[in-house]
Amino acid sequence: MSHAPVVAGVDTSVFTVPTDAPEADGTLTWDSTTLVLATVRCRDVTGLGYTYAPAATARVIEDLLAGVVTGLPALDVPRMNEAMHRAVRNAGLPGVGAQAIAAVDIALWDMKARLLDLPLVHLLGAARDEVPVYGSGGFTTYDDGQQERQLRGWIETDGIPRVKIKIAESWGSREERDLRRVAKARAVIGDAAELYVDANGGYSAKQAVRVGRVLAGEGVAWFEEPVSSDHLAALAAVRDHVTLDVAAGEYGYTLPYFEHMLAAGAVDCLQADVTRCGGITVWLRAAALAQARGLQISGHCAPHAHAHAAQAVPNLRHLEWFHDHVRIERLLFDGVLAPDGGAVVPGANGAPGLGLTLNTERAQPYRVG
Ligand code: SMN
Ligand code: MG
Repeated sequence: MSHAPVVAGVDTSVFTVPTDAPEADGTLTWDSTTLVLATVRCRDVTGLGYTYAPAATARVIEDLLAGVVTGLPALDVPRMNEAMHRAVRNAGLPGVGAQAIAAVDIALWDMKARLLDLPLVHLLGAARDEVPVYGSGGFTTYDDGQQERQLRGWIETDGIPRVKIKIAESWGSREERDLRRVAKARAVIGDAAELYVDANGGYSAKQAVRVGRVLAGEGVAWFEEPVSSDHLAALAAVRDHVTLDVAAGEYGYTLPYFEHMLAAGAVDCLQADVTRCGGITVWLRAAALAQARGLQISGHCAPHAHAHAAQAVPNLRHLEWFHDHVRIERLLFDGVLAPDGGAVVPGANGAPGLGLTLNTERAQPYRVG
């Protein structure tokens, strides 16, 4: 074992990128997005991982995680993931703790694949040829023209036959506008494309059932967080009363969270976010939990952090091609994927690891830490 390569160190940097227009969903408004980057070193190889999280996440990595993984065998990613989970016990795992672990875990997988000179998908082993994506944005702050331009970009320019818009504007108080925007979206994308909505927990249970029945008439296939995912019984009740698929899980920071959500019968499709749930290591286990119940998993946001892992699970539904994160990942990284025809094929160019490199020149103006 003594000749096994060990992790030499962990570094962080933080980038804040303003949105290209005012953005809101049903329950939150924002005007910038912060990406926390973790880099891990071993010999002459560097791996990178990231999470969309407050800048304080970098401090958690530096104070609680860097010392824990430094010196451990660089190929033993699950061992290091476990050590990081133990290290945040008193600080708290859900939230920033799990996001800090996620950034480092993703960087460790990237580094391992680079040490072995393999695209990460080949290290994990592919379960499919490609990763279907869906275009996601449709913010409640958009006017009809902005929504139409964005939808046409995905459908006509990129050839992505699935799109998601936000509803439940202002905590569900603009129901008529929600339904009008859904009808407009359907008119723009045509009957053949799949239409999804995300209420971000903005409706009450009865309201979600009423809205869900109208949405079914527009051929909406996916009703994300119709009610808060904190209330699993309400989510399950809505699921029982609508024909659309109910999806949730984006706030899953621990493996037991996903188990509880599935055990409650709360979702038709599990969502999990590799940058929140403790990294690729935990995301693959969440996929297995869903598979054990005959359900699919969908990757939430951060498309380039998910793509290789997503191709490695048999029960993948799709990966979210989220407007903000696509924009930020294209800005900060070289080696980004193209969703031509509605799917990405990570590793197709043979680049090792995640296939990403930070473009320091383009990233520098956005660096805040
Ligand atoms: C979402 C993701 C990221 C930021 C805000 C909202 C959303 C989604 O819930 O699923 O796209
Ligand atoms: Mg969502």
